[in-house]
Amino acid sequence: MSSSILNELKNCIINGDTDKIEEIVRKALNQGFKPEEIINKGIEAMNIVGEMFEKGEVFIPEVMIAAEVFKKMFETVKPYLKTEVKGKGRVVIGTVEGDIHSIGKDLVATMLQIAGFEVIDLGVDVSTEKFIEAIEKYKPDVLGMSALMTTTMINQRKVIEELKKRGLRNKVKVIVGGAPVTEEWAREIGADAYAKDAFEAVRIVERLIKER
Ligand code: B1M
Repeated sequence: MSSSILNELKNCIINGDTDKIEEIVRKALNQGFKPEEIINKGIEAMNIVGEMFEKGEVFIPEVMIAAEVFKKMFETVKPYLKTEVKGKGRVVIGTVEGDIHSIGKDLVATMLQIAGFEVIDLGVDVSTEKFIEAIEKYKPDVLGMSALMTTTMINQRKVIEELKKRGLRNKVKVIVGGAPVTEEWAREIGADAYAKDAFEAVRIVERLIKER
């Protein structure tokens, strides 16, 4: 199977070509590529955009357009992901305070929904207080926190500390993720788990719920 269409998809995101993305996604699906392969190619494209941004080859407006094209790609491919039986458990998720990166968190939230979890998405730039209020209100099985910057991942620790202070820590499992987050960081801050991507996040949340 030729992967030239996937390369076209990657370039479409990197170049911020909003008009072409839907057609390219449909072509890729027609050629037999799985939705997961298409999403992974999109993630690869966003990582390249990140590297280009770091090198000063692109700037914030270009990154924002690439992010929009990625979102359009994901919306187009979403209906083709296989939905599983609902009622597996409840997850509260959000990107931590000071951080407005939404793409990875949205991916994780959607993949969890598709896998049959009820997901309460608090959005981005979520304060510690807002996370705590949501835990008290929704009593989820799992709390998921995303952080995309080295300067904001510290807020994952803040939320866990606050959960402990309020006697809520043993009532909810905590999973953390995001580009600068590692397994080691998760252990250090007392999270129950770390996932490197949305697909792994689903498998780990399933395991965490079984462990409860
Ligand atoms: Co920003 N940004 N950004 N940005 N941005 C990064 C993160 C950066 C690494 C770029 C760089 O310099 N190379 C850098 C952070 C450096 C650091 O760590 N300190 C950075 C910066 C500096 C900034 C600003 C400060 C720039 C500025 O204004 N000068 C600013 C920050 C604003 C703020 O948050 N307060 C900013 C803004 C933006 C945009 C708005 C332009 C845009 C975001 C648009 C949006 O999200 N709606 C943006 C983007 C797009 C990026 C990069 C290029 C791509 C991020 C992305 O969407 N990746 C990013 C570079 C990079 O990460 N390589 C960068 C694709 C996405 C699918 O991957 O989110 O990693 P990711 O999610 C993955 C996994 O991490 C995992 O699953 C997903 C894959 O399946 N995962 C989880 C994520 N959350 C998880 C949670 C889990 C489990 C797994 O459990 C709960």
